[in-house]
Amino acid sequence: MIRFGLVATLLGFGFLILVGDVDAQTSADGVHIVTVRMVDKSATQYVFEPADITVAPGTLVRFELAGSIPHNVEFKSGPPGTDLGNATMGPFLLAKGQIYEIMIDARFAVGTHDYVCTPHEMMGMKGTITVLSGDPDSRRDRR
Ligand SMILES: [Cu+2]
Repeated sequence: MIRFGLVATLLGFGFLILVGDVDAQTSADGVHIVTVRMVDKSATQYVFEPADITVAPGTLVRFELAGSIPHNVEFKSGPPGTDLGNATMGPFLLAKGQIYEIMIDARFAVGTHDYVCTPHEMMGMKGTITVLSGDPDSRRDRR
Protein backbone atom coordinates (compact mmCIF):
# COMPACT_ATOMS: atom_id res chain seq x y z
CA MET A 1 0.00 0.00 0.00
CA ILE A 2 2.80 2.39 0.91
CA ARG A 3 4.72 1.42 -2.20
CA PHE A 4 1.65 2.05 -4.35
CA GLY A 5 1.27 5.50 -2.79
CA LEU A 6 4.86 6.39 -3.63
CA VAL A 7 4.43 5.27 -7.22
CA ALA A 8 1.26 7.31 -7.54
CA THR A 9 3.07 10.35 -6.18
CA LEU A 10 5.91 9.92 -8.65
CA LEU A 11 3.46 9.55 -11.50
CA GLY A 12 1.80 12.71 -10.32
CA PHE A 13 5.04 14.62 -10.52
CA GLY A 14 5.65 13.17 -13.96
CA PHE A 15 2.34 14.44 -15.16
CA LEU A 16 3.06 17.91 -13.84
CA ILE A 17 6.33 17.94 -15.75
CA LEU A 18 4.60 16.79 -18.92
CA VAL A 19 2.11 19.61 -18.80
CA GLY A 20 4.92 22.05 -18.16
CA ASP A 21 3.74 23.17 -14.76
CA VAL A 22 6.65 22.09 -12.60
CA ASP A 23 6.63 24.92 -10.13
CA ALA A 24 3.09 25.43 -8.95
CA GLN A 25 0.23 23.27 -7.88
CA THR A 26 -2.69 23.43 -5.49
CA SER A 27 -3.29 20.88 -2.75
CA ALA A 28 -6.65 19.31 -2.05
CA ASP A 29 -7.40 21.85 0.66
CA GLY A 30 -6.67 24.78 -1.61
CA VAL A 31 -3.17 25.67 -0.43
CA HIS A 32 -0.98 26.97 -3.22
CA ILE A 33 2.28 25.00 -3.38
CA VAL A 34 5.44 26.18 -5.12
CA THR A 35 8.17 23.59 -5.57
CA VAL A 36 11.88 24.39 -5.60
CA ARG A 37 14.11 21.48 -6.61
CA MET A 38 17.60 20.97 -5.23
CA VAL A 39 19.49 19.85 -8.29
CA ASP A 40 22.98 18.41 -8.75
CA LYS A 41 24.04 19.90 -12.08
CA SER A 42 27.45 18.24 -11.83
CA ALA A 43 29.86 16.96 -9.18
CA THR A 44 30.78 20.54 -8.36
CA GLN A 45 27.65 22.53 -9.18
CA TYR A 46 24.47 22.42 -7.13
CA VAL A 47 21.52 24.73 -7.61
CA PHE A 48 18.02 25.55 -6.47
CA GLU A 49 15.58 25.46 -9.38
CA PRO A 50 14.02 27.90 -9.76
CA ALA A 51 16.44 29.97 -7.70
CA ASP A 52 14.16 32.98 -7.39
CA ILE A 53 10.47 32.71 -6.66
CA THR A 54 7.76 35.21 -5.81
CA VAL A 55 4.89 34.03 -3.65
CA ALA A 56 1.84 35.33 -1.84
CA PRO A 57 1.43 34.89 1.91
CA GLY A 58 -0.19 31.53 2.62
CA THR A 59 1.87 29.75 -0.03
CA LEU A 60 3.58 26.49 0.88
CA VAL A 61 7.12 26.39 -0.49
CA ARG A 62 8.24 22.81 -0.98
CA PHE A 63 11.95 22.05 -1.37
CA GLU A 64 12.54 18.70 -3.03
CA LEU A 65 15.84 16.85 -3.18
CA ALA A 66 16.21 15.97 -6.84
CA GLY A 67 19.71 14.51 -6.72
CA SER A 68 21.81 12.37 -4.41
CA ILE A 69 23.85 15.02 -2.57
CA PRO A 70 22.38 16.19 0.78
CA HIS A 71 21.19 19.80 0.82
CA ASN A 72 19.37 22.12 3.20
CA VAL A 73 17.83 25.58 3.34
CA GLU A 74 19.34 28.29 5.55
CA PHE A 75 17.90 31.78 5.49
CA LYS A 76 20.59 34.44 5.58
CA SER A 77 18.72 37.71 5.42
CA GLY A 78 15.25 39.12 5.08
CA PRO A 79 13.27 42.32 5.39
CA PRO A 80 12.80 43.99 8.80
CA GLY A 81 10.13 42.22 10.84
CA THR A 82 11.16 38.77 9.71
CA ASP A 83 11.39 36.25 12.53
CA LEU A 84 11.91 32.74 11.22
CA GLY A 85 12.87 31.05 14.49
CA ASN A 86 13.55 27.35 13.92
CA ALA A 87 12.95 27.76 10.19
CA THR A 88 16.13 29.83 9.85
CA MET A 89 18.13 26.62 9.48
CA GLY A 90 16.27 23.73 7.89
CA PRO A 91 17.15 20.04 8.16
CA PHE A 92 19.30 18.26 5.61
CA LEU A 93 17.45 16.30 2.99
CA LEU A 94 19.33 13.06 2.49
CA ALA A 95 17.45 10.89 0.03
CA LYS A 96 16.23 11.71 -3.44
CA GLY A 97 12.58 12.71 -3.37
CA GLN A 98 12.62 13.92 0.24
CA ILE A 99 10.87 17.22 0.79
CA TYR A 100 11.08 20.11 3.24
CA GLU A 101 8.12 22.43 3.35
CA ILE A 102 7.91 25.99 4.63
CA MET A 103 4.63 27.83 5.03
CA ILE A 104 5.00 31.48 4.07
CA ASP A 105 3.21 32.96 7.04
CA ALA A 106 3.62 35.91 9.42
CA ARG A 107 7.22 34.88 10.13
CA PHE A 108 8.10 36.16 6.66
CA ALA A 109 7.90 39.93 6.28
CA VAL A 110 6.94 41.28 2.89
CA GLY A 111 10.00 41.56 0.66
CA THR A 112 12.90 39.41 -0.47
CA HIS A 113 14.41 36.67 1.69
CA ASP A 114 17.84 35.30 0.79
CA TYR A 115 18.66 31.69 1.49
CA VAL A 116 21.49 29.27 0.81
CA CYS A 117 22.36 25.62 1.18
CA THR A 118 24.73 25.78 4.16
CA PRO A 119 27.59 23.55 2.88
CA HIS A 120 27.29 24.72 -0.73
CA GLU A 121 26.86 28.46 -0.26
CA MET A 122 30.41 29.07 -1.45
CA MET A 123 29.61 27.10 -4.60
CA GLY A 124 26.75 29.45 -5.35
CA MET A 125 23.86 27.30 -4.16
CA LYS A 126 21.47 30.05 -3.15
CA GLY A 127 18.07 31.49 -3.89
CA THR A 128 15.47 34.04 -2.96
CA ILE A 129 11.85 33.99 -1.90
CA THR A 130 10.08 37.28 -2.49
CA VAL A 131 6.92 37.57 -0.44
CA LEU A 132 4.17 39.78 -1.80
CA SER A 133 1.89 41.83 0.40
CA GLY A 134 -1.61 40.49 0.79
CA ASP A 135 -4.00 38.81 3.12
CA PRO A 136 -3.79 35.03 2.72
CA ASP A 137 -7.26 34.47 4.16
CA SER A 138 -8.95 36.66 1.60
CA ARG A 139 -7.07 34.85 -1.16
CA ARG A 140 -8.02 31.45 0.12
CA ASP A 141 -11.66 32.54 0.39
CA ARG A 142 -11.93 33.27 -3.31
CA ARG A 143 -14.66 31.11 -4.87
CU1 LIG B 1 23.67 21.90 -1.00
